[in-house]
Amino acid sequence: MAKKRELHEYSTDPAAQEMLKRAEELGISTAFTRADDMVPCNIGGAGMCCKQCGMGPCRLTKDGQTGVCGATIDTIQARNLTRAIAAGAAAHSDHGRDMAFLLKATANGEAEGYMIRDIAKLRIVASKYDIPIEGRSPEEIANDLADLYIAQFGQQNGEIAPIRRAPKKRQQLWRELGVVPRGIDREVVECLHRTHIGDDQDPEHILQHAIRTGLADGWGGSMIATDIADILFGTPAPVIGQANLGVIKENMVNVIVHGHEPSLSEMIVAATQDPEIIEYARKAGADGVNLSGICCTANEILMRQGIPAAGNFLHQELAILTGAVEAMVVDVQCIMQALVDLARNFHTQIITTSPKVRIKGATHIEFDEHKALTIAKEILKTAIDNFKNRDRSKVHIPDIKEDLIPGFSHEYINYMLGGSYRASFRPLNDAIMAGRIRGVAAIVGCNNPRSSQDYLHNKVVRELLKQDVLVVQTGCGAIAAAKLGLMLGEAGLEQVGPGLREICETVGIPPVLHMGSCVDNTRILTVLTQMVEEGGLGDDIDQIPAVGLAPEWMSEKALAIATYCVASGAYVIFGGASPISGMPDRVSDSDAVLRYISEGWEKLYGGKLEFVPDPDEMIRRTLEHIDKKRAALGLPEYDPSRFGRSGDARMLELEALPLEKKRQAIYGLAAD
Ligand code: SF4
Ligand code: MSK
Repeated sequence: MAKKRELHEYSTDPAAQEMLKRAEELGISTAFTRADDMVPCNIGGAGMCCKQCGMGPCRLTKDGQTGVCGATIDTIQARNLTRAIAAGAAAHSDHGRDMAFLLKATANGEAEGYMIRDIAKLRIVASKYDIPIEGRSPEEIANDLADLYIAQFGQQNGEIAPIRRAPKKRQQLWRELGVVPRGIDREVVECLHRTHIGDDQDPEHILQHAIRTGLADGWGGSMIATDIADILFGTPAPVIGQANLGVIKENMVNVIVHGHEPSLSEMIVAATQDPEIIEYARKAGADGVNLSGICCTANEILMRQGIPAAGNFLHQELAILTGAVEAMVVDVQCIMQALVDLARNFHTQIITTSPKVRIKGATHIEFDEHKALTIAKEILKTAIDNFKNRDRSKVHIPDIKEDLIPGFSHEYINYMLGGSYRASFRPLNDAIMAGRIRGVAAIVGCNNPRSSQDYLHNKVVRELLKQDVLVVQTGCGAIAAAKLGLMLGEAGLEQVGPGLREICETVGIPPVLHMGSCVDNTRILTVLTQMVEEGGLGDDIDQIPAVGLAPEWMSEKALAIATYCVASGAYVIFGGASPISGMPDRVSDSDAVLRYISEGWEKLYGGKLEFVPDPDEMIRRTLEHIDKKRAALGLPEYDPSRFGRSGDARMLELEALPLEKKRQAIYGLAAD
């Protein structure tokens, strides 16, 4: 058994520390303590175990050793990684498929409570696929778009349609390398086929298909999910929100939605405002229903409706430990089975809702888009009925929360930089070209109880901000920064480099932009594409001074995201452990696949994937890459001393001057 860690080694978040102390007092285990008890297998963890058939499992721990079938360590690692990427791509894409069916049902008037909220986005997206829009109703357009999107999953040949939204040069590269996805499901199925015993046994060839599958996710399933969520629920724009466990309210019925799909959670948001539900809650002795979110469902309703986020992935158990949660309503992905056992210590009901997800011991109320509002009300009434079972003596809610401004969709970033009449990425490109912004970092992904919660995320964010790197975030990483107060206009600016600070003050944005949930990483692909199209930063994504980081990754979806980002030209750095690290001290050739996804993929795609456990090294490599890309574009070397004399700093400086000096400074007039 590994050593039990101290509270600060579990989490850097004071609210989490408070709840972990509470869990210890109550003798309740959490993912944090279970991670102490569960020492990871060093052979499986290094990607050196194969259990693809009944002749194994085969563990390759000696030089030159092969599996019973003769599979080498490279083949086994490539297969393991590719299977994980396929699972991640399947999860995102199946989410996208459900959204496409929801769009279809809404267009046909068969989805109770749903409507097309963002007609402008519907028209823009439809036009990208040459779907006629003029003189047609939103429902007619949505019907055609839904059909087109549904067809992407089962398409057998040709190219999936959203690929044409990538920069032209990138599309050409993918065609030359034979990695354009033919159909989303086809690529996932082929991953499983190729990695079955006795199939594809050339590691590079296996990994080529991993790229194709990743692209089917990023420029396919995930992009479809984001588009439709915006069309149905509205494209995000800044709203004020709050994050951390302090959003749970003692005097109210607390319902937490957790998972990923916004389809049900949006209906629950609507149902909480229904007078019938408010009255029902009052009759139960509560002041109302207080809704909050965990994980990416939190991000979805936070960035559209300002509904507070109770926390990120590792907060799911901690929220129940407050003893004040009547129901945790879950759909798909990142839901710990441990929730059910944990909830037995309190009155909390775990309610599963997806036809795909059941957990033994949980209450199942199945979601059906045809009567979603009715189901949402039924769920809320179940929670309200449970309010009377709350044991007040067990309630412990940390008084810790932060404000934030989420909602920076790529549409809003475009608008905020240029205004209504000249919406454009030009100012962002210009700021990078001038060196005010050194580069861009997308810091995304999960929490992992193997490292101190939020530590790696926030350390990397803070250091890069000091270096004038604009940070965009999604997923649980976004909630980590929000809990720290970095997503508020003024709050984080004293920690930001001089050039970036000028931009934030001038445009009026926080230094860290919340761009959504994990499927919304496609928004980042769109931003990068638009930066390319704007001009001045090369003609493909791999030339932009940008890096993607997932400092605390844990899910297979994160690996799928990394793969499509690499295939799109990005340098991607993962913290924590590599699932294919090999054991070079014991097996000398066990890092060939690791080298291939870095150097090999970089030669082909201009992007690479590396696993870097040390945060200082992550930061060093990020800045080195950004500066290398700046130099290749012929941009001036990054020099912070040139900036910091405009924006608020300059205003304050001027403010302090006597009147005549002020006139002189502003208008260049000689003093009278
Ligand atoms: Fe062993 Fe080969 Fe079977 Fe894998 S596929 S378990 S290496 S025999
Ligand atoms: S929820 S995939 S822990 S980001 Fe999207 Fe968070 Fe990672 Fe789940």
